[in-house]
Amino acid sequence: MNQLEPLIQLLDNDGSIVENSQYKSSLDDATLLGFYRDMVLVRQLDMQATALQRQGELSLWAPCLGQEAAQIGSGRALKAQDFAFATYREHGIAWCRGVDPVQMLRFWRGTVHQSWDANKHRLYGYQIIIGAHALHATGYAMGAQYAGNVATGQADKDQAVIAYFGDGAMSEGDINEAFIFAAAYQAPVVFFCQNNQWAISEPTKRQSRVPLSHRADGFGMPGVRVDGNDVIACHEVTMAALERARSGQGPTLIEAVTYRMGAHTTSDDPTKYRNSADDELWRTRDPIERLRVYLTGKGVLNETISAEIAGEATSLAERMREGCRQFPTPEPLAMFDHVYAGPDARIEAQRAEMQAILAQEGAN
Ligand SMILES: Cc1ncc(C[n+]2csc(CCOP(=O)(O)OP(=O)(O)O)c2C)c(N)n1
Repeated sequence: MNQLEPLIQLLDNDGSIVENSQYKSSLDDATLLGFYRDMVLVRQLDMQATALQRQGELSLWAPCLGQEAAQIGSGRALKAQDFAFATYREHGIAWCRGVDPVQMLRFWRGTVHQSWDANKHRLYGYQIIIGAHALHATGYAMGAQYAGNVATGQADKDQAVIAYFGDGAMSEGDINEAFIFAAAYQAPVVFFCQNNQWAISEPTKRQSRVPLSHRADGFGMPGVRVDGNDVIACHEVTMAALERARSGQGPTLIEAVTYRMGAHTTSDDPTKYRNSADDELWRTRDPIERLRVYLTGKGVLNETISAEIAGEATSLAERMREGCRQFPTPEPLAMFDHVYAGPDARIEAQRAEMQAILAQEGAN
């Protein structure tokens, strides 16, 4: 299967606008410049976090390098009342939901169970369990439906839910069960799959004989295949799917075809399982570069604005380095808090055991 077979594209690799009969860009220059800034800053936060892990300040980091267009394009399509569920790689979505990058680091430094207040940001915390949150998203969407927050026709009331996951997740039972429930109940949920070509060392082409978006048909929902490195197309396709959900027309599966330019996580070495020719090819499809070329050609982006954004990126990196080192080290017994909603005998036994070890160490 050719991973690049037809997909929706509105801005090509060279930074030129592509005509499409179904989707048109609704974005003005100022908004597009905002998306460019978002992508540059998200790349900076991602590279800074990777560097902090290398310096021993974080336990782990899962880079989103190369996936900025898929995340910013779709993330900026969400309305305040929508709710998002995402994985460990969606730092761009956290950015769009107003999470401070310094706060994002807390989870990866191991000082808290989750980095931010899910209700405040309307984004559930980083999900590590592949696919589990597609069920949570579907359940949440069904709740919104039962609460009467769908298809009321009120622009600031109708709600949609979005679930982000990878191509590997598409092979999980949870995802497929979520699709069945969402389609059966016409739940207002958008499933946004970033097909970054790899599930750690497993290539997408080994997991699916058809483009992932084609699977939607069998569940009874539309499937859309979009160029995941084209921020404009990702935005338009997601806007349409979210609006469909909010107006009571049910779920959509979006497959955003992109590439994980970095490692799976900072514990991974992709040179062991993929060849550099692919890396080189996808470098020519860089999502930020094509928007830079387009906006520069239009005179919207110039040296002064580029320098301002670069300055913002430098301050962000500094703030992340300082903020990261200032998180208070948690008290060791705190790891047993919040494991379950209420007390659990096994957890309490482990807490007591740890307490005894700490007391022993103190005595020594
Ligand atoms: C239920 C479950 N099974 C296995 C894992 C181990 N695991 C972590 S990431 C990963 C691959 C996920 O690939 P994909 O869904 O394509 O997302 P990506 O990491 O590429 O963004 C696996 C198998 C897990 N976290 N959860």
